[in-house]
Amino acid sequence: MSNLRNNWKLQEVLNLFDKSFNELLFDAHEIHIANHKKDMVQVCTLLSIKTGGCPEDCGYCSQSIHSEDPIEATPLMSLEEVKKHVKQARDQGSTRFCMGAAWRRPSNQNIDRVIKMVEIVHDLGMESCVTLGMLSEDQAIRLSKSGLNYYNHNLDTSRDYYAKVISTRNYQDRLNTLKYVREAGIKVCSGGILGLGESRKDRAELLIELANLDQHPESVPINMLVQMEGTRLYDNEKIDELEFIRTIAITRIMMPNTYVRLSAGRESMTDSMQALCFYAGGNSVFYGEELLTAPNVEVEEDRKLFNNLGMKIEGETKQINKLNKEKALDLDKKQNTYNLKLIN
Ligand code: SAM
Ligand code: DTB
Ligand code: SF4
Repeated sequence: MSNLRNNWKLQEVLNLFDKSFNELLFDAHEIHIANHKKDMVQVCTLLSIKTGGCPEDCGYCSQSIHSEDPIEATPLMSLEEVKKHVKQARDQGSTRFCMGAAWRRPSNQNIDRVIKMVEIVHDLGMESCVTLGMLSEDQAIRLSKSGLNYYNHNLDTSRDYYAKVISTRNYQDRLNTLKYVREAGIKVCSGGILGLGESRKDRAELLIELANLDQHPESVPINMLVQMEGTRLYDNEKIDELEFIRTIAITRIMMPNTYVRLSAGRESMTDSMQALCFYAGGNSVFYGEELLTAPNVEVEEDRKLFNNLGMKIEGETKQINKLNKEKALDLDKKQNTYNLKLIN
């Protein structure tokens, strides 16, 4: 177990960015294998339970009503539909199920429904995560009582750059929700997006905000901007691949125990780029053909890549044993009914 720090200074993080690529990756890898099982990847399935119609103006998001060609808004998904998706994710080997809603903040009735969805996820033996926008203190406590494992709420970028990307809320709003979530005892999932037009200093400052929280987030998603048509940031210059990998390495160095997730944008990454991200300390991905509205890597393609890299999906053996046991019990039951019929 390494010493966790929450007093990172800008210059030292910029110095990490300035290290030679090989030295930085080597250092990050050493920290990674000292704190995590090597060659393991956590897979997490995403489901949009309420798509589009969001009043926030996040410049990267296709679900904002401020985007040029807004996607059609859907009502909150039914519990039956959610159950179908959770079962499918579990059968594909996923161990965590994350449900996202295009809300600025959920109403209390919305929270009632989401709690029922969280129960479905737990009943099917998976870990739960939700991302619903800003929460009140009371809503965070209610979600915690439902047993919710993680709440995702990204800081996205540096405090200074934030207003260039979003104007309908501010950085402090985001930090307040993170505080309520942490105090309610829910694990924190918070990260950002690279490729918003931010500078290296902004990337360093984002990581400092996350690492200098009282407690490191248990999970840090690093998204690569998916350029969605109609959004303000559609035409942005793509983030340099090596800079993306460097940022993953520095996230690992600054937050040694945290799951670092390669999140949106994997679909456009080469296998070699992903391999370097895993070497640099990335140990979690979103799994399944769809993110919220954007496409993701095909499950089969991911399986091939993990095999090729000699990586294993975390929790999969346990999950398969459990599924096999359930199937065996089911067969036993069927056999018993058949035997009874024969006897009668
Ligand atoms: N509405 C809630 C919120 O904003 O917190 C939850 C859903 S929102 C889509 C979750 C996160 O997805 C955002 O905070 C952002 O970091 C990420 N995201 C959204 N659109 C993206 C895009 N086009 N490319 C990369 N990441 C994106
Ligand atoms: C996160 O950091 N990335 C996910 C999840 N948390 C909710 C969302 C990515 C969204 C990508 C664009 C889309 O699908 O619309
Ligand atoms: Fe709404 Fe979340 Fe999209 Fe922002 S990122 S527009 S809050 S759904």
